[in-house]
Amino acid sequence: MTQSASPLSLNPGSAAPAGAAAPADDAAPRRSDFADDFLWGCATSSYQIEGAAHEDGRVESIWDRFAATPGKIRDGSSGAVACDHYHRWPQDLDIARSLGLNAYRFSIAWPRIFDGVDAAPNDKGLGFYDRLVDGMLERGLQPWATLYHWDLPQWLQERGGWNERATVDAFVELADAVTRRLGDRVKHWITQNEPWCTAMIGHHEGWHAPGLSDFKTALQVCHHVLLSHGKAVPVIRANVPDAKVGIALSLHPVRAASDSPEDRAALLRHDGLRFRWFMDPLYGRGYPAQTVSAVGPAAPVILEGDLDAIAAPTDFLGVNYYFPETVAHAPGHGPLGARVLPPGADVQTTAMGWEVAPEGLTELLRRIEDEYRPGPIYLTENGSCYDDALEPDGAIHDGERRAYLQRHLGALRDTVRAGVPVKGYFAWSLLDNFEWAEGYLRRFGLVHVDYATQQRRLKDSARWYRAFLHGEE
Ligand code: IFM
Repeated sequence: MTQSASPLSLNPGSAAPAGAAAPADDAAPRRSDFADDFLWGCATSSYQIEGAAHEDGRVESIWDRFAATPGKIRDGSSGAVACDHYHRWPQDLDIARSLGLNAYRFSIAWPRIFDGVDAAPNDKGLGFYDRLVDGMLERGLQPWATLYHWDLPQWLQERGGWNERATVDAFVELADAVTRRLGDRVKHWITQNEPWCTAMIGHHEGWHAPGLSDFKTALQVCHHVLLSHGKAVPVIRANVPDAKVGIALSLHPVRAASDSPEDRAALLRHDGLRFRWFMDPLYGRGYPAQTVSAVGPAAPVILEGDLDAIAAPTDFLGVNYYFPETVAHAPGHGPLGARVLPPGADVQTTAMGWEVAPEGLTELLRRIEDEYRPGPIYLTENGSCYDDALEPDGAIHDGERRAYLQRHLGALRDTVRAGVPVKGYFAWSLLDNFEWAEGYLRRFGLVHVDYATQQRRLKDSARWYRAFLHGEE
């Protein structure tokens, strides 16, 4: 089966389109194509780069436990050392500054902050983020803090993890402690990163921590993660009156595998769970009714007031975009009889097997704007994985990553010209890092990390981004 040429209209009754479809511009993107106050950053996450797993009172996370379980991580590794960013952060922030970034997205490791029920926040853990944030500000990098990027403390998992409502309260406590401490300097807060992955990959597909395989649990987890976002928003605002608060979702443009009624119906079922299950409740529409009935007894327990809490007004939407999905009717496959097809042989892919589709970025962002009008949008992650070769002279000629970056920035420029209010871009990732179940086998960084020596080297993609940001491209 091949991809259908045009995307389906998924929500025909939605608001008017955001501007006329601007033709794609073949010219290379330039920084001057974007507003002067556009944010240019890189994104990272705590477990993927920090290391220092046992320092300064950090306790075990679900990823430490998962990685220690034989067979869970492809190369048998863990984030125990990772990029040793906990000790090397000044150098890493120097690199970020040298690239010409004006923003930096990082996440807080919850196991550094709370080591048990009713515990006081760990001053040493908070102290690390104090120094990190000060380091960003000294270098002209606007800090963007994510409160949860998947490293739940293991002690919370042992009490039921995200399947338990008490974890929502624990997250709100985390949000409270962290924003009290950092809120005088950090004004941009992302509550949750990619709730789909936390819920579905961690609790249904099972190849991420905590490694469960139960659809009903996954939907309850998903509800609690969204609820934790909604309940944290007012707490963050109370502690940081000038805060800008949002959530980062991993979203894909979706296409039917063919124009057959079966594939088109499968697309709608898939979209109900993969896209509208998140966007609809966050923007005040509740969970999509058709999907609720399709999941039947697996639907989550929702208490009175939950949907209002989830729909707390936010200041921006974070979108993590990597690739489009092509969906086929597949009876018996997954909970909804729909299957995401691997890209065809004629399609360009990254080393992850993900389709390279810059036009998909435009399609996705236009859909979000047309159907939800979420206010300012930030690309909070976008990037690519390739098998980089380190040359004897220390060069890394990652032309494919460079082209990926350049083409996606071209698509972003076209999207902004079409009237979609995108205000910033964070490349994933600053550094090569621990790519979850893939361990260190996958490199997404603009900066190469030699894990034996911890030496950092700029790849050609980083040099291109630097030239672009300095107006030399
Ligand atoms: O490395 C991850 C990141 O943690 C979340 N978004 C996708 C990236 C690439 O897989």
